[in-house]
Amino acid sequence: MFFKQLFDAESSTYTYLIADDATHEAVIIDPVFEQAERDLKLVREHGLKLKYSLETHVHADHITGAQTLKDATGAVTAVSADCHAQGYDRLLKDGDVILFGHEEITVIATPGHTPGSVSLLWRDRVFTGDTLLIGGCGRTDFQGGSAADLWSSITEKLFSLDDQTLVFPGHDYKGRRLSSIGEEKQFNARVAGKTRDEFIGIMNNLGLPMPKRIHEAVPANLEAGAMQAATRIEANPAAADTALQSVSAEQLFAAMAAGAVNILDVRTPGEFDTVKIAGSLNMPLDRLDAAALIARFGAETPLYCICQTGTRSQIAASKLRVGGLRQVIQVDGGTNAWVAAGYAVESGARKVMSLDRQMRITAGALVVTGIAAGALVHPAAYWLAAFIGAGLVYAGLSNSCGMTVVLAKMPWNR
Ligand SMILES: N[C@@H](CCC(=O)N[C@@H](CS)C(=O)NCC(=O)O)C(=O)O
Ligand SMILES: [Fe+2]
Repeated sequence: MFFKQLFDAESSTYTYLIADDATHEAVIIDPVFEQAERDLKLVREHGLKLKYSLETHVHADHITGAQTLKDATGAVTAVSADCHAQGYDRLLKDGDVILFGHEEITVIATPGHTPGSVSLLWRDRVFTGDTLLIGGCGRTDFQGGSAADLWSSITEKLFSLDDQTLVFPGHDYKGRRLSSIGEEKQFNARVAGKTRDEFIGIMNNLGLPMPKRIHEAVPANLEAGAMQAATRIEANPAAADTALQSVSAEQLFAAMAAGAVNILDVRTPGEFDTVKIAGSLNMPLDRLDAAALIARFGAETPLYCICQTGTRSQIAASKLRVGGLRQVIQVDGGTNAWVAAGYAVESGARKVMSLDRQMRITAGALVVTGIAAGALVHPAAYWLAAFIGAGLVYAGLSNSCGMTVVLAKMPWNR
């Protein structure tokens, strides 16, 4: 499970980065503009594809990094429709489900701190924004807040979640990181043992000073932090694409139409000779040499990394980034997607079956052999079939395949 709780000390804001282990598709919750480089570095280092940047509400105390992250990664930005904000790609409603890889987040409308506040439920944890804080809750004295609504959101919606559900808040001002629904029911100073009227009385008499940045933050967040994102790119144009992780075949085609691009094909020489994109360079995954690529193209030049389906190129891209290439972009779906989109390829005289098909045939043949030998020769041979089956499961889960590595070294693939 990929889960990171990140902290911005200036505003005491928690940002959460979560990802699906199998596909590396990721979601960020409540990013802070000033922390965008930190967040993008994590996305890059872990080879994540940032699919969504979600807001729990329009914040009053910091500016969101949503647009900045979108510019760098193509993430879809989202906020509740009830925030009446402009400039986000998706407007969330109660019950909406956000899909990333095999994971899902459910949107729970929890108005009160602001009318558009939502909590986001993922697996055994809920990201409560400023609706439910550890031992407290968000204030309700600005941005259309309502203590009565907040009471219902906390006691009827959040407290109906399982007591074991972990609570990850939008802020904590005392260094606490998480709590649980059960703990908050028991100990939350504003809610536990209180009546609705007592709660409303407390909330209407907090007497807190306004957040320092409210007049700057609210208008900026109503536009997803777009002005700040544009200013950042004006100041440093290279910031626009240093973090771009992956493109579709269509986007690669558009980039090629716009000017020369460097394409690195990490399939085996056999696969490469069979079919390739004109002008691409072949360097198989097991013979990657980042230093040679830097010497040839430079560390800052964008390099598009492609394989047959997008798995090997993803591994290659993260190895090359670690090796010092700053702008490695992998092509989703690989040459399969390129061919399916109808773009031109060069085919050589040599015809080698794709590594993926070779792997399926080899695995299938070994399973059949194991079962046949188990029935006819010795039952111990059944273990061969079991071993191959387990290996395939592991290969699927870990997105790496030992058999493919061995096959790639076979003479016909060279
Ligand atoms: N000192 C902080 C105040 C932040 C603040 O008021 N935070 C809001 C959330 S946006 C809140 O509800 N705080 C709850 C509390 O302080 O109890 C600032 O100036 O930014
Ligand atoms: Fe807030």
